[in-house]
Amino acid sequence: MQVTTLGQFIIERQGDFPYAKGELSRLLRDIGIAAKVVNREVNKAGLVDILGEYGTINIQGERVKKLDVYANEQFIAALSAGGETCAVASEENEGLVHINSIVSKNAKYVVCVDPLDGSSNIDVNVSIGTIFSIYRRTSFTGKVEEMDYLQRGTEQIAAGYVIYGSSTMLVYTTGKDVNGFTLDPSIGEFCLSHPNMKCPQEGTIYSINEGNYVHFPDGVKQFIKYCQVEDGPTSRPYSSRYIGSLVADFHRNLLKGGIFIYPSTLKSPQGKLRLLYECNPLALIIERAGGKASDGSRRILDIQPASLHQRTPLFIGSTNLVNLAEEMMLKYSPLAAH
Ligand code: P6P
Repeated sequence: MQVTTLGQFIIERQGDFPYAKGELSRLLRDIGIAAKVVNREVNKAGLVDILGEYGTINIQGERVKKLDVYANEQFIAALSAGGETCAVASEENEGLVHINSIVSKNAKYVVCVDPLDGSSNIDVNVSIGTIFSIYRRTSFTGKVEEMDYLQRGTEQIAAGYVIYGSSTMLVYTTGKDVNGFTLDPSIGEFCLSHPNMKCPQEGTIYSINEGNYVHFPDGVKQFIKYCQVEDGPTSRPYSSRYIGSLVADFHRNLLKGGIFIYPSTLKSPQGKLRLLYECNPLALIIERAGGKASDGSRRILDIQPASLHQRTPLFIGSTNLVNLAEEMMLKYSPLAAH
């Protein structure tokens, strides 16, 4: 069977972009390279006895870094070397990371990245992920400013994620369709394994941390009760699945259908998840795959960001389930729904 690598696919699809001169193709290539480097270290995470705990000096005499710090450094290094982006906004950094090389200064793209989301799960061998998002910079001269990043999610040129799980996959969209690539370690290449991914309109999985139930908006409580009712014609009760790693929960629902909800809670009144680094990229992907993403009432991609690290509630997955959850938010939590 003919194998299409990520590199071949990116070049083949370059034609999707009018006036494309290859910058975006090279930028996506750079992200793929960083993902392979991070994957190598993530797969060794279980060997801390050999490699050493964070903060110690390993047998090579190097200081062992936390994997999310390591991942952040790898993505920034790959994007800097590639020269196709002039700055990176990382979930790991308070401010923008300016890339000041001669080539990058005139680059036309800016990148948002959550280098290793769910990293608290590494020690228990649960799948974790990288989430990325690419925008065209809006300023034309001088240093990139925060304003270059405070764009609605609809302005994303591309968005994707890497899931480091039983296999390592890179899933991305450049606005048309969603394609998934599985890393073949024997050749060190991401190979097209899931062309034109679609999220089932109907889903029978709901994914939410019910430990926060007491503080959920009433609309969310009503939706959970709906999922738990015995009803044959609508295949209820639905299955509750919560991994606690956003990329893993999202990826399962993208493939099988379902809804993931991280609503406002007492501890996170604006929701826990970040608009720029997590919600916007996943919202672009789910919409291009036929699903839906909102904050319980507003489309995620339409939210005008006010700050880099802004948080938002997130309802994302199969369109019918997100619509139903929004209806319940409107009916039972009208204030929270606006
Ligand atoms: P909670 C991981 O820490 C993370 O950022 C996401 O990957 C995940 O969906 C969420 O937090 C889990 O949060 O409050 O349920 O532990």
